[in-house]
Amino acid sequence: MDLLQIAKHVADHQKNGQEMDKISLSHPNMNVEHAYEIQKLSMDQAINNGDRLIGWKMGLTSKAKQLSVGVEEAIYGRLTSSMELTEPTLHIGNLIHPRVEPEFAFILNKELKGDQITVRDVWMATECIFPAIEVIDSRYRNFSFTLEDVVADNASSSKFILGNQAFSPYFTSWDKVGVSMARNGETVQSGVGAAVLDHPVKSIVELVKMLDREGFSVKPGMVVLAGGITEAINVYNGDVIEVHYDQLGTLKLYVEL
Ligand code: OOG
Ligand code: MG
Repeated sequence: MDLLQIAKHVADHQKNGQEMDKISLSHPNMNVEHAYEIQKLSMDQAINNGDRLIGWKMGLTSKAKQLSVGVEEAIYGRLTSSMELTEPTLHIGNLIHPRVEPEFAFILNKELKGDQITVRDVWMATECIFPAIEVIDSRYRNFSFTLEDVVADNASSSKFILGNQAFSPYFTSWDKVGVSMARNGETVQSGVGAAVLDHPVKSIVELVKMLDREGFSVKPGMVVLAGGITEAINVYNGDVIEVHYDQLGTLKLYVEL
């Protein structure tokens, strides 16, 4: 199995917003370690072409999300500068079948590494937390994949946007924050922070442990998306998405071609 060749194929489809067949179909022997190596090599392609690694994301951190995609493990992906929206408009012309989901983003001010990491370490290294919206866009046909496929495709990462207001980590109990998401004025999903591994802070602990196995860490200044608080919803041209976070305000996203 030529991991670099597969990685180049994945990177091309990510860059051009083109669907592809599942890698597991042509490479049934691909395991999770191979998949994370493909993820790294494909994201290195983007980084060598001028993109910048600015953080990490956790995915499939809730039972509901695991059930909806048929993958029973949490996964991580890489966030780069080109994924961050600075204005609340999502252009979908170059995307395949985008979905959006509410998340919390942790911003770290110290390095977090090692398999001994605790919740306490994460709080001591958290500068602030933002309400966020993640846009996922699996490169696989019908958003259908195995664990290995989705890992190789950078955990379906596409775009993300943070709110304008940062909050102190001690502002609220993040597991108790209620979130509701509306499309064109109609509420379509709602959930609570505890959907993310009982408490979103635990997602950061899990990420650091998973990264440690590959020799990576979370660096100061990095963004970490902790995982979808509700299931993701499809978005279409013209949609207005509003996500309300109790006590934290509302994020809007305008979907355009
Ligand atoms: C995988 C990415 C999931 C999350 O927050 O659970 C994710 C997928 O569902 O395509 O970003
Ligand atoms: Mg997500």
